[in-house]
Amino acid sequence: MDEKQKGIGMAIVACIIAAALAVGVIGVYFLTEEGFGTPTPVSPLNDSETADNTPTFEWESVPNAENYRLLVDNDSDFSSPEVDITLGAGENSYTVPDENTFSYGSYYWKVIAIKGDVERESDTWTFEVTIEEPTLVSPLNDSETTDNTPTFEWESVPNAENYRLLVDNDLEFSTPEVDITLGDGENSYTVPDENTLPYGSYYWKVIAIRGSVERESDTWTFEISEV
Ligand SMILES: [Ca+2]
Ligand SMILES: [Ca+2]
Repeated sequence: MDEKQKGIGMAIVACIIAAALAVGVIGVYFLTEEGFGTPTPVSPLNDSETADNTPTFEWESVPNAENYRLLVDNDSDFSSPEVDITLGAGENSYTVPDENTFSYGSYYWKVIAIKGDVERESDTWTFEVTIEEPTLVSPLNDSETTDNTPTFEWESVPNAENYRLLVDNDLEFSTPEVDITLGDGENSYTVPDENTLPYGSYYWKVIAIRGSVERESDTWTFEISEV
């Protein structure tokens, strides 16, 4: 390698070092100023439903954020926040504590990343806190039975206070053979002997109830036949 080649080599090395320094400086610049970005909400998902009255809010971390302010409100303008809390840099989630249980209804939420005087606000997402839909178990949909005093069973719904069971030969449930409201621990009902169901086709459904919130199951049908 002659002196000329050596010079070119050193020039290339110098260029690489200069470029690396420039990338580093630009990177630090963007992270400290321009790159201080807006937070991205993660969950609860936008336009989602949850039966969780103490939901967990989660968002993506923003590099160099010093604090996050989480706002949750049933007002879309955040004028009466149910949650207004400022968290540290390492915290990118928050679970509503049991003593601050959310009522059923629609809510809006957003996160503001804070660094000194600079604030970056996320999009506003909305979600609904509601009771879960009951899932029917038996008699199975489109099934047949010879039992005139069948047992109806469904899965328990978290936070339900009552279940209303409706059984009718009329799909509109306007002349129910069974219309009974049960407590939250009861997720089955057997028709008593004195109320034997005549042979025929029936429809049935369950309504889970909590205060003024009601959530209705699918309607299933079954037939009581002699053989
Ligand atoms: Ca509010
Ligand atoms: Ca009827």
